Amino acid sequence: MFKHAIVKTPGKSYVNGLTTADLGKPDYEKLLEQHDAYVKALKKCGVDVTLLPASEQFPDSTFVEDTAVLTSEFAVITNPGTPSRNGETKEIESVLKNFYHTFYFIQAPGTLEGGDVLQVDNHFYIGLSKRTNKEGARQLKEILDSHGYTGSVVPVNDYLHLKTGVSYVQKGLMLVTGEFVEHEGFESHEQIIVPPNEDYAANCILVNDYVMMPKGYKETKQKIQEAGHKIIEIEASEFRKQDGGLSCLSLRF
Ligand code: CIR
Repeated sequence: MFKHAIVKTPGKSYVNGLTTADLGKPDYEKLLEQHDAYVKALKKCGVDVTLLPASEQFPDSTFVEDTAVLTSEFAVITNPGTPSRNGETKEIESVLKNFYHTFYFIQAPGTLEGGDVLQVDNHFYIGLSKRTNKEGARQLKEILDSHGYTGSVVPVNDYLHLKTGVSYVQKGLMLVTGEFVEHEGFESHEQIIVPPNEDYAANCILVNDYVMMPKGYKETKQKIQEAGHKIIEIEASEFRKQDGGLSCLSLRF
């Protein structure tokens, strides 16, 4: 069960953040509404939410997931793989000191972003992407090994992060799309295949008794419901415009 979540209000500079999506400029008012609905949904799932204020100097900082990897015993502060996001980790580290005693740090030349790390029980899949390099993955694996977890790397070619295309929604059940369909690393898990026209919905989060998923992806929604889940749908158009999915918007622990 997750007890806590950390989220961060998007600043006005969000509209100038990094993106490859080509879906137009985000509408800031709409974005705030969608973010507020996301926070309310987390609360409905029963987690205590820490809401951080906006930081205009970091346009992408509402995507807090990328700054840390959390387990029940320790926190790993990442080293984001893009210069404009590097300074985001300082604030998160100080907030996490309220919850954790044991910290590790991904060190240069290693880079790693939390969006590339998918925990499935005691195993961590680590995406090798444009943001997470081999050295960053190696350092994380070493930290995980020292605590009795396992880790394996998964090359990510077509997506920003590993979790853009894969989610874990319950014991043994994953959502996969695109290059991750029939990927040998995920073969041992039951899979819901998310069709290409709904691939944005491959990024869902299981938060206690609910799956939070983006609104408007009928086929995927039906499959998740058929797997026995209660769903909370979130309007996510303004996050999508900046390559962000629902997992990216919080740290859950
Ligand atoms: C970025 O390019 O870093 C942001 N615009 C989007 C980050 C999304 N984060 C995630 O998938 N974990």
